[in-house]
Amino acid sequence: MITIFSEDHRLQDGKAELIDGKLVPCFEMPKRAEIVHARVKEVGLGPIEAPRHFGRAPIVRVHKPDFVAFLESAYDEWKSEHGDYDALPLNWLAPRMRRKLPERIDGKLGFYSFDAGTPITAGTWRAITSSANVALTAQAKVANGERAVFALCRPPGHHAGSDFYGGYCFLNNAAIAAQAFRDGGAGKVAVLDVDYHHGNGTQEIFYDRGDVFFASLHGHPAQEYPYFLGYEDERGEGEGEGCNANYPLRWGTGWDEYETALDDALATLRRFKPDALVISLGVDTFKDDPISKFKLDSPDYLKIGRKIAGLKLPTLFVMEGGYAVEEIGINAVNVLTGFEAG
Ligand code: 6XA
Ligand code: ZN
Repeated sequence: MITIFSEDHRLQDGKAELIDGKLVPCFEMPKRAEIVHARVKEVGLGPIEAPRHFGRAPIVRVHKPDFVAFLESAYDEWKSEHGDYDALPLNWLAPRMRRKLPERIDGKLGFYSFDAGTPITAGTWRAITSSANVALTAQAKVANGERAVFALCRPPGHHAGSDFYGGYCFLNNAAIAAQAFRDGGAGKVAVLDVDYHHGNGTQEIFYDRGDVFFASLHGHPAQEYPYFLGYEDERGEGEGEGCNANYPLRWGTGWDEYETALDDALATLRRFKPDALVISLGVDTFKDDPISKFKLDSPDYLKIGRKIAGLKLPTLFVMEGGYAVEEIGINAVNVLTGFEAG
């Protein structure tokens, strides 16, 4: 399996995030991608290639242009007002307040974000556009006949919506790639999100569409970030009615319960008859993940890969979360080798 990877991911190297009432070093760190990259090499998964450049057009197919322009200029605006250090938001809209774009950067950060865990740094724009290019380069290879390609994206993307960022995500790499499949002629596309956290951004982007099915297995929103989306009764709307499937799972979920949900999600996707499959590949479902509460073990990821292969679809794997840094390479690449064996 080919891997697409860019060193530019290192340009996203935030100092701190606000979590549990404390400013702590970012869990979403460059070392994550380095360890996955090293594991891809160690197991000899296949060639590792650099991304091509696709420009802004495929990004604004799923993100609003004003949001993308904000991401591009946010750090410079922050720096000229506050200084050369990471930008974090501090204020958000409550219900019944006015959604009107403020002039100052502090207001804009709150307007376009939903948490204080996602610093915008000096290198964020280059890192996130490279990450999107990684996904698009991998997508193009799958569209051109590769059975499966691994987009080793960093920063991740699945929390980013059409006009908001958060959860360490700025541009939704999986959604950008899913849309690229459609624009390249695929009639229907499925996105399966196996990250521990609900892919609220991907769900939001495709919620009213009948051509992209979104299925997600994740920590129950009653207990877990991002809290305000990801319930089972969110089934899509309008033309997208019936094209969204959420599997919220409680803290402590281990392989047996996970497998039941995964089998159901895969059966649902099979009935949709997609032409291509995008996997939002997070491995923060791991038992030792520092911010998550599922109990999957390293061999379980081989089984996940094997089950995904059973769909027999052209498949794009897009890296999302996973913070047990020592094991992230083993776990992520286990999904890929499990797929290849399947
Ligand atoms: C709260 C937790 C952010 C979760 C990020 C993640 N700061 N998403 O892994 O998949
Ligand atoms: Zn996650």
